[in-house]
Amino acid sequence: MTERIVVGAALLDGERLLAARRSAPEELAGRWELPGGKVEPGETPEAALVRELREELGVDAEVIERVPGAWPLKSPYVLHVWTARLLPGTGEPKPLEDHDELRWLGPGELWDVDWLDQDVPAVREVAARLRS
Ligand code: 9L3
Ligand code: MG
Repeated sequence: MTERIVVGAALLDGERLLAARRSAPEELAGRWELPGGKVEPGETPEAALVRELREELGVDAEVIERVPGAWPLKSPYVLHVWTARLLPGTGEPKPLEDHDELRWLGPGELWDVDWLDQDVPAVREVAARLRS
């Protein structure tokens, strides 16, 4: 089966990274993730990322760059991650959909939340880039 891309946003504010706690589905609830979701047919991954951040967090963001790597989710999905930043004046992200809490994690706090297993290697890659 062809891979389907799920986009995840490493939303950055300076050195801080946004983590979002899932409220659904039940098997993922309480675990933290990089916000995002499935790319729709005919949509570019970058457009999907911007759409998902608007829907899930109520903010306008711009994509910065792809974080190298691809992390398998439940077949046929695979997680691709981009760094992103909030556009000026868009306000603070709010957990509007699928999340019940958001946290900006500073450089020493990246591992303070219980990330979804599949997001751990992605966050590790983001962390390496934040340090360099
Ligand atoms: N998923 C895993 N890590 C992420 C994201 C955004 C998504 N950072 C998984 C959870 C779901 C599937 O991908 O099983 C689709 O995501 P969504 O559309 O429910 O957000
Ligand atoms: Mg989502």
